[in-house]
Amino acid sequence: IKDGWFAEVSDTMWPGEAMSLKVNKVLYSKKSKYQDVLVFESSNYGNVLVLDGVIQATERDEFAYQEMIAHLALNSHPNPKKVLVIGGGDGGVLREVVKHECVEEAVLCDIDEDVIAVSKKYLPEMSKSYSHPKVRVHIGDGFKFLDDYKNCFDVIITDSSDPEGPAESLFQKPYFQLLNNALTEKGVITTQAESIWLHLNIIKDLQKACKDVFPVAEYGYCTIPTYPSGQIGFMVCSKDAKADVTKPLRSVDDATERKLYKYYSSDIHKAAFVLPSFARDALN
Ligand code: AAT
Repeated sequence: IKDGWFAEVSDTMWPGEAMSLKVNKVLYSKKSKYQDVLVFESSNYGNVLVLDGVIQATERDEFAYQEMIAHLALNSHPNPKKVLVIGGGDGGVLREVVKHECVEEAVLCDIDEDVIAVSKKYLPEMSKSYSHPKVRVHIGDGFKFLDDYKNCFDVIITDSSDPEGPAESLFQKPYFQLLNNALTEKGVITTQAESIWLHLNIIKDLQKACKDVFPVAEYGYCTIPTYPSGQIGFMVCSKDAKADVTKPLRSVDDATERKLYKYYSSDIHKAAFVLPSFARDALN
């Protein structure tokens, strides 16, 4: 933070650019066991969570990412009952998961208990579902956690930080093998899959790792002003070779849809997988 502005600088992930937000005041700033944790109140985007200098969520636009990473997977599964979230310590994805009445249990595994604690304190709208009766929390590395579960979860959502730092292993093939084993027969996953403007090579490698393991692996995306380049995607994979994750398998009536979601809709679900030509050609 310099002269009252936070700048998101990364010379490796997005060289030569830096999204900036004006800071009203710093609410929390401390190194956890795994990363630098910063929360500040911004002038126009509400409270902002930053890990190792990278914006994870702002109160103003988080719903775009959290709804899409959750519902693209959940609505591509015929009847999700047990759901696992890896990462997602702010709780926003959990909030979306428990909107589905068919879900009986939602488990979250984040590596960093400090992220959960500051989210409960400073990001109440994101963290409100930690008290939901269907939710269970485990603190630990997602990779290690998955090793203990076979044929257990219907949907697994990996809401992870970028591949530099504690989330590095969550972008590689052995991780997708573990996910595959932890899923039930028609299981579906989504995972944070970066930006077509900045990371086409990461996305290509990720899709290859996913396709080595899953018969279906599609990249969909949303727009979001406070992630690098204003766009972020998700790899959505299914164990069911006949599944078409680019179209929702389940949906609700229009009025309910409007009440439940601010970004997601059945139409957006389908549109999310239609890529700009340069990205479509690079990925297929
Ligand atoms: N919904 C917020 C967006 C995130 S959260 C990323 C979370 O992943 C953090 O809470 C972090 O503590 C957790 N995490 C990182 N590594 C691991 C791991 N190995 N196991 C479990 N949890 C982990 C993502 C923002 C994307 C930013 C795009 N530039």
